[in-house]
Amino acid sequence: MNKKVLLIAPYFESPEYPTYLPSENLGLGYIAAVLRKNGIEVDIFDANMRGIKSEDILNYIQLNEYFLVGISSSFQQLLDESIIIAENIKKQTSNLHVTIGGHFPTFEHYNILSKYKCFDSVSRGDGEFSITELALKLKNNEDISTIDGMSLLIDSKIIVNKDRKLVDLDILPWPERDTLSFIAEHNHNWATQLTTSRGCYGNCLFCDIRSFYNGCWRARNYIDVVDEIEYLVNTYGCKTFRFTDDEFLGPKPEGHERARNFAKEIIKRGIKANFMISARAEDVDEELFSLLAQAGVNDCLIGVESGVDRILNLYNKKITVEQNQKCIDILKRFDIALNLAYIMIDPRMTFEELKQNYEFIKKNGVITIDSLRSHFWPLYGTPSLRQFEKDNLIKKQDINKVEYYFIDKRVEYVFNKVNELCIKCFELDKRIQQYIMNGNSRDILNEVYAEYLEYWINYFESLLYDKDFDEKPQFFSDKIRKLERAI
Ligand code: B12
Ligand code: SF4
Repeated sequence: MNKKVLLIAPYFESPEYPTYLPSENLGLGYIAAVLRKNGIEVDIFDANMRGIKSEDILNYIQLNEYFLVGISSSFQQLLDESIIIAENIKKQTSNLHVTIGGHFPTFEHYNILSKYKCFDSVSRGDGEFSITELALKLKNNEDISTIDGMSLLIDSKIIVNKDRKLVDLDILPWPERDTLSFIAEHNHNWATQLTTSRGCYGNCLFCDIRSFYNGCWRARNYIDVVDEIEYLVNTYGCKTFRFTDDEFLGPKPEGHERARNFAKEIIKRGIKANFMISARAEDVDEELFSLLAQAGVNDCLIGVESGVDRILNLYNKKITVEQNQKCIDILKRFDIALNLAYIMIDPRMTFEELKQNYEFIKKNGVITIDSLRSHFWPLYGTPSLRQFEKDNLIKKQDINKVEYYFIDKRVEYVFNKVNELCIKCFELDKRIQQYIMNGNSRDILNEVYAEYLEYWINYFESLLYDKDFDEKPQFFSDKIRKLERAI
């Protein structure tokens, strides 16, 4: 039998970040496209989208059909899941090469290979050409020890090869869309993922994008982007696109010119779709956003991050609260929803700053449940981890998890109370996610969400302003029942 490559996106759930809908893993889509272009057969198994837990994956897979398995571990919480999958594979067969890639493994490649023998290699950075070279060499029984962009465990020795050159996005084929058919079959109304650029020219200290892409912003030609959109609209009936770009606009002037040309091309071809983009707050200006809104941009992710100037400086955001405010006002003017990235709780803030932080989003009417429960994550691959070490704030550090001390005990108290509520909410969060995924009516959901948000706001304000809070023990089960009745 002509053996194939298997690409796996692991299942993930957590009370900390429960409300995300699983979506296509475009990284695996791109990798599959390059492998197939090189004559290698590939299957994508998206366990996250299918809701299959890591322990159970092998019940759905015939391992003898494959010679190479690639696991995508985009964020650090996925390492544990990836280990379960890789260990189970190795228990069944030892002559199958298991590789892992994504943001977190790129930074922790050496530790992963030293500690977890279930992985034969780690792909660092852009993975398309590294895994293709690996697959071709494995197929032809050639030496795999010198592949750029890969770290490998060979005969108990770790080999770290040099970085691979960043891929020119215009030579990449469009990503394979195997999982879009799954979405269409199940009648899900999720946004379609699309990559128009990779990287960012910013240098926020909590973000790993700079180190992942060596500080480089690369963009695709706007004509090719619009061609791909047109194809997806015509083939799959896609109506809403979420750009996976770290920063869609890119640096001035060339990045903004590309964004303008993109919008004009969409308008010229009469494409009726909506776009969810991302931008830095200081790049949001009236002229550009008026054009983008006409083209169908109706949602923009902005890393507002904080309503406190001292904290923004600590993050090296290179923006002020005033600029954040101006950006929010412009988006409102063009009816573009703000997709808020916000860090409510930081262990270095004072209690007064925490109040100020909350009051900024309250004043702007942009509070979300996720913004209330968000807290600082010192991610691997980011300078913030070194900042924390320098300030002696690290309480406990494991390969994929960091716990920290708080400077102001009142902030720590709020943090702990927020985590308590997250755990209580977890069942309801999962039901909400399931409810959306099954394509149910939004009216009931909006009603439930409004009451749920109000509960969170009252809870949060009771912690900040020492107000009374009515716990309503039946609250969560009532909401779950309301959703169940509506299905
Ligand atoms: C879309 C997205 C999501 C989507 C879906 C994720 C997915 N896997 O598709 C959603 C909204 C669900 C999501 C959620 C989260 N995300 Co997210 N997400 C992204 C985002 C914006 C785009 C991912 C993407 O499609 N990129 C484009 C593709 C082409 O690139 P790629 O995925 O990196 O894949 C390439 C390489 O990494 C590599 N590769 C990847 N997998 C594999 C596997 C193999 C075998 C090989 C060889 C190579 C390889 O090759 C690929 C092609 O070059 C990234 C930022 C980014 N620019 O990547 C953040 C990012 C991955 N997310 C991040 C985080 C932290 C999260 C959250 C945990 C919390 C949060 N703050 O958002 C939650 C998880 C919650 C949950 N319950 O699931 C971080 C991870 C940082 C880290 N080091 O841990 C990132 C990097 C953003 C950031 N800078 O902070 N996310
Ligand atoms: S602007 Fe966004 S993507 Fe760019 S470095 Fe800052 S947080 Fe990362």
